[in-house]
Amino acid sequence: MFNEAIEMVKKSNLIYVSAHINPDGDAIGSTFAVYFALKKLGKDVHVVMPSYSEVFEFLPGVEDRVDGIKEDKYDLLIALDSSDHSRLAISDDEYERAEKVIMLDHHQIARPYGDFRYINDNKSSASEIAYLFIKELGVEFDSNIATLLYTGIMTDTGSFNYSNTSSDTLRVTAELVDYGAKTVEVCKKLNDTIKESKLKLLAKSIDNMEVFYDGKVRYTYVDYPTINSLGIHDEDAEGMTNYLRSVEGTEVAVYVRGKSDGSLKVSMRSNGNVDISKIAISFGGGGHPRAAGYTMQDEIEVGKEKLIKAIGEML
Ligand SMILES: [Mn+2]
Repeated sequence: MFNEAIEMVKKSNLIYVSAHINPDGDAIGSTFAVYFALKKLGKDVHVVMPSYSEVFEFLPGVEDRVDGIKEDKYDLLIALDSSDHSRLAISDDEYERAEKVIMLDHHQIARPYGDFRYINDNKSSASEIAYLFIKELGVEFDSNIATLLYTGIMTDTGSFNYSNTSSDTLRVTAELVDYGAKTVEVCKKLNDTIKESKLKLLAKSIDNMEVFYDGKVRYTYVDYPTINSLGIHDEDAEGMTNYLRSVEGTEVAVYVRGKSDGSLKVSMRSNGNVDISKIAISFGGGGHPRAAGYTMQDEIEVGKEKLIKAIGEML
């Protein structure tokens, strides 16, 4: 399946691995798993990734990330979980410095890039694809690699609850458990722990919630000064949509938050009847049918009105 990509890896020495901006559990898990696998093959490998939520700090290897690439030329870039090369956490200039590019992704709507592409939206996550890739590389799995891949699969499947959880996903997961994935620790850190500041953010977002179309759409907005006053960093301000979405009768949940750079980040979740990736794409973003987002270009009231109208047309 990955023959050509494996050849590229064999011919390369200096390799960068990266994923999409605002890295989530899958981006971090898949990237660092590949990082460990390539190191086992004796490659000179670096992970280029912006800072991420501190909840992921317990994961093995993540302290090795760098903000940007150092060399003028490098042999190979392996890009994971990024449907579009402009969403990658490296600049166009940095991208151009790669001799070859391998793209591994699971988004339904992807703009293929690179010399080797494997895009399969039947896979739960980039981590599930990375598992297959590492297998084909012939690298022996260890507890670090298993824990990272497990994290990516668990987070992208909503702890094996979403419809992207296939029997293959569960078989891969079972193997990762055999390889020593620290499932209890991952669950404890990512599912069972919430900071008090985050709980307060949840209270704000529920307080600010607005309901449209007879409860089919739930919307909330928390501005940057509020988030900042709670002592929450940009990358830790995510995660409010699932609470809104869980309210009975909800089709689409929207959470808009102000960021430190002045932009407005829109996160959406759907219960399945509305393909919100289409809406996100129409506003310049991307994602999956049930989880998608974009950066709002208008000021909040205008942007909100446009979005609510767009969702209404799809209900
Ligand atoms: Mn993913």
